Amino acid sequence: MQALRIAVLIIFAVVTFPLTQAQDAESEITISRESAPDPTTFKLTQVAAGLTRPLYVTHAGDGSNRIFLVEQVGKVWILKNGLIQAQPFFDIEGLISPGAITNSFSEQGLLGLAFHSDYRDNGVFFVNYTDRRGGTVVARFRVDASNPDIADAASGQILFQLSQPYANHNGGHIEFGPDGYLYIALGDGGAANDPLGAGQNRQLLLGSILRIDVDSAAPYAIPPDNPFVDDLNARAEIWAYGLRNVWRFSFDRLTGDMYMADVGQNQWEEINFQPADSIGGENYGWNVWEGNHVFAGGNAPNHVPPIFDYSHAFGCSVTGGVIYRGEAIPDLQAVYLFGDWCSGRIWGIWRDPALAWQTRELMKTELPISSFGEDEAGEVYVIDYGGALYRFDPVGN
Ligand SMILES: [Ca+2]
Repeated sequence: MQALRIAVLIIFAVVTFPLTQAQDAESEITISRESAPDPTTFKLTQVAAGLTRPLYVTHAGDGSNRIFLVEQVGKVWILKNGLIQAQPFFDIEGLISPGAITNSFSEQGLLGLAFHSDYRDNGVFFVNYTDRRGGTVVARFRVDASNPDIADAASGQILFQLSQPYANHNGGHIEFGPDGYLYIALGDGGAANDPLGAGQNRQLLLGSILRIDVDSAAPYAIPPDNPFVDDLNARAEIWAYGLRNVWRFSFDRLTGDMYMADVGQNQWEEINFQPADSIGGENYGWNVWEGNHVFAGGNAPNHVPPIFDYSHAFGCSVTGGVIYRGEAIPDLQAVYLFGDWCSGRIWGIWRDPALAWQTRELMKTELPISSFGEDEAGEVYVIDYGGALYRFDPVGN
């Protein structure tokens, strides 16, 4: 399997090489670069402010070019033509964990938002939040029938519910893959050291990324090709496991490759990579491993090590981002951008022409970086948990 993947990648590399910096045919997908991105060619521009603990930014994929901003306190705001609308698109402050509203820092609240792949036609979107008792909920909502800028608050249907043993490590990211299935990140349940052994225990949904079909049955169906559907010792929803607390994953919009940032405990933060042709079942190592370093030790079958890890000399908690596929900054093409919550550093990861992973620190900001995200055009944003939204812009504009 690995040999096949490498062969496929080499074919792609040959097809795209040497169009690594400037591509002129839409059918060509750049997956590698000959050189590092030059940090003097781009900057961060503040495009919105005044938000309350923003955690995520995304778009509806409906051609409206609206930007949706997720606040931990239970609200989603629309940024349209440069202005945050007067009324929130969505508001579930009354449903979420009280700690998410009253505490200065919490891992609870409204954590994820994903629009259905057919949102333009069906108006359906999904949220991930912790409820008033601290449990994880994934719910389906619908846009208001007469106003595209307001969600129908009465349309909520709970899809998925899971009690959480501790207040931290709730994961929270949800996103549709290129296969149309909904992927859900669940942390190991919390406390420290993974007391439940959730990372390596495939009978627990915690410590995993789930993959479910939201269209074929209510509340959801298991995709027939999920890796553990026939395994009596594993839950059928699990797509990948061995994860401590994935804080944002994303799919490359051109290739379908998946990038996952897994927050470490006290020493190592990591980025994991899953190629688009993965059949699932990857074990990302926790808590046998923390990054590329032995943690509890023991056996981690099918362990897939991260493509990058960094020590706490450079930060404290990784915030996963997205691979740049926009047009404004050609020099960032095919670079996966991510950062750190404590140090404000932003790094880029890319593959060189030999398809080896390369990494460089691109920026040292002063921001508590809670998330990255894309707009419809593929331009990339950074969320400042203090309340602002920044966009990567070319220098000179
Ligand atoms: Ca790992």
